Amino acid sequence: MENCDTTLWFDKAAEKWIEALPVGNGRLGAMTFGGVSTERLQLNEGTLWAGGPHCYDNLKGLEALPEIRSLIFEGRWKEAHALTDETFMGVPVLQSPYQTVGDLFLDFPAQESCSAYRRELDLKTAIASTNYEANGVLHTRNLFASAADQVIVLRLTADRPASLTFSLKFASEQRSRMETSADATLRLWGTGGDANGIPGQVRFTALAKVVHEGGSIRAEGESFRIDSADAVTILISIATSYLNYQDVSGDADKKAAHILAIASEKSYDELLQRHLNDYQPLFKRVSLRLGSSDAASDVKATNRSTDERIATFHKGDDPQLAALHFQFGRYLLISSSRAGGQPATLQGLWNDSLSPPWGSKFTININTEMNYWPAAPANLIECSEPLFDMISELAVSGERTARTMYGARGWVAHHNTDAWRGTAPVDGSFWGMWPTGGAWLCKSIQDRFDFTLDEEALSKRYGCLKGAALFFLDTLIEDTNSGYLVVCPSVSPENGHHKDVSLCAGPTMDNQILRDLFASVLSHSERIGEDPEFRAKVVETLSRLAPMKIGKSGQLQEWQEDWDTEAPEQDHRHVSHLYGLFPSAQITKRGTPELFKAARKSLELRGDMATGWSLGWKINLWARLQDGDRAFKLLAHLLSPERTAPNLFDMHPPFQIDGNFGAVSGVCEMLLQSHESEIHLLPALPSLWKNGVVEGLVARGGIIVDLHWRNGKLTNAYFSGKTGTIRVRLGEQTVERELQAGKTLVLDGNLE
Ligand code: FUC
Repeated sequence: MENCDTTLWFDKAAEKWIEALPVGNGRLGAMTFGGVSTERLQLNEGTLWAGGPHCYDNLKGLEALPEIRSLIFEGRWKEAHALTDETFMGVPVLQSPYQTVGDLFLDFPAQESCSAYRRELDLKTAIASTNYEANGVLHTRNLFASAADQVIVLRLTADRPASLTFSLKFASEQRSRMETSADATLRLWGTGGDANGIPGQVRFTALAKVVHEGGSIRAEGESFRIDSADAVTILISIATSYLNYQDVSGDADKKAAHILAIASEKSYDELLQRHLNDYQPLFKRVSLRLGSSDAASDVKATNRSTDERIATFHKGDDPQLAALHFQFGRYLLISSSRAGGQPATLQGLWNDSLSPPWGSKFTININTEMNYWPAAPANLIECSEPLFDMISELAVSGERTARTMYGARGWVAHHNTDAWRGTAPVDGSFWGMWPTGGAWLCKSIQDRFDFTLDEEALSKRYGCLKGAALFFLDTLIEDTNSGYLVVCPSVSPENGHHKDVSLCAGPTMDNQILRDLFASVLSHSERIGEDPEFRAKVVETLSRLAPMKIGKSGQLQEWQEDWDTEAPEQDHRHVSHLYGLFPSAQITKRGTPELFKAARKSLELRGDMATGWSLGWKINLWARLQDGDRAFKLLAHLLSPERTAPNLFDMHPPFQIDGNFGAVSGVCEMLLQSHESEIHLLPALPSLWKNGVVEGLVARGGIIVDLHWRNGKLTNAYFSGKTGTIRVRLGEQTVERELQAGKTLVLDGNLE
């Protein structure tokens, strides 16, 4: 970790939300603004969603399905869209948003002078701090969100006694009330918003308890006034009545109070230590140092505030900012996604609105999957536990959708879901009529197995894989034009092949996703002795899926028909058909050279500039194409003020966290790949990253890899993991070596 750049810092307070700094424990999140006269903590709890338990299935769908299919096969697109919109969209047509709790404000008396201001987020400790000198007194505020104690902790200190005077109050736009209680605790309680006709049913309670050392505290209406304290610790506990997607009957008050009571028994130092004991083992698993050829300029770069560095990253002389951004992404995953909680939403955990962009939901036609791409390679696999739990729940709610809307077995989820695990198509047929979202999520189950070889974890989720496969065994139909089995109705996510038309049969992405899904089911069903008839059906179906095709421009076709070059949006942000290149490995340089070339052509045709997450995906794609400089170019587009906020949040725009996570995965792919039964070292190293060290990346097979390089050349590689043979690649050279559990294998730059 030494010499690694792991601190975001600023010389002024945040004015805008995207300048504030996030802390989170997977369930509770806060954004700290660090103002001198006002500190604002914007607060979130991962289960505070609008609406309530709801099934979105449209019962008109099943009857209309044959006609929708016929209209698509006949090319009567507009009619197909109209009928799908009329009969096949969720009820209501929009899912519910994730919402903010509100804010905690600390108001300080006006300061005559303020100097030495510094606000920072230390990724090594997950502590956000604000430091300044006012009227000759040095003030420090430290904020962290503890997963160990389930509270947010704010500690205020000063270097002179009796210097802390401020008032404290909650504010919220939710239907809510506030009060102060005798035990120095502020209380805010209320109910989440209504959504599209569904009444808000999640009750929430936020408590802020003041523990002051010296001075005094008194209630003033709905706020507290703290006078002349030496130090103050504020413990924030928030809970909701959400128990699971079907049940919101929990006691938010009781839960919040219980958590607070337990945390209150611990001293600040104890809370801090327990937080560090929880966080650091996860964060410290991976370190990354990226250097240019000029060590002096590397040092100079880190002396500049984070926002200034973003503005100049494109110049290429600050590779360490990419390392900071990488570690910030890992920090965000640890902070927004922990076992027992909700998966990271479109904004992770951090959302200051009641109606955030796209509801800050789980968009599963790319965004949620992207959030979890880095989990395994960046050594944070346990952070994906909430995703697996969500898949298991979707397998239940989606079973009803499969039955009632398609008359099929198994389960289905379309392009979006929410806290209520909606699985029917939503938003409108152009975007929503995509039944392959659940199947794509299932890839993460296979990925975890590939990276960890954890058979128990896989067995627990095998039912999800099987159910997803069953749905397609029942619903794939023969394309009357080609004879292949295709998904219909479907879309190639969000991309129209003709003006205002996205509905189609058998888009390339669906075939790719199903190939992965069926392959997973086959490999594991054999191991657990699954019924041979089911297996035979999967084998037969797999052989009847449409192959990938190369179109007239030499591109990989996005659809069965060669519509790519006439599609209205040539630079469309979704690059769905390139799923086969990444995250899947159906297209590889040595395995499928023609398709590999075609995928490159498709990517060229789409262009290099895109929205945040799209850039995130393309970094991974260029890394798979083994073009490090091009991957860097896209990373530089992403790490620019247009696509990265001052606080390093990715900007779609607006803020959307998937780009952060996509970039982490992209950097992993640039440094290490492991998808072709070999461990490929530095497959896409940009020429600007002359010197570097990465430690703790994970390759498939559960192998931990450290790499050191100088002047763009590998100097040493270290491998540890289970006993077995590994195949290592560096450029065109490969070697096979025996790895022994508990021992580290070292190879030099000649793989010797
Ligand atoms: C999909 C994308 C948008 C956005 C939204 C949340 O609809 O096409 O760009 O990321 O998800």
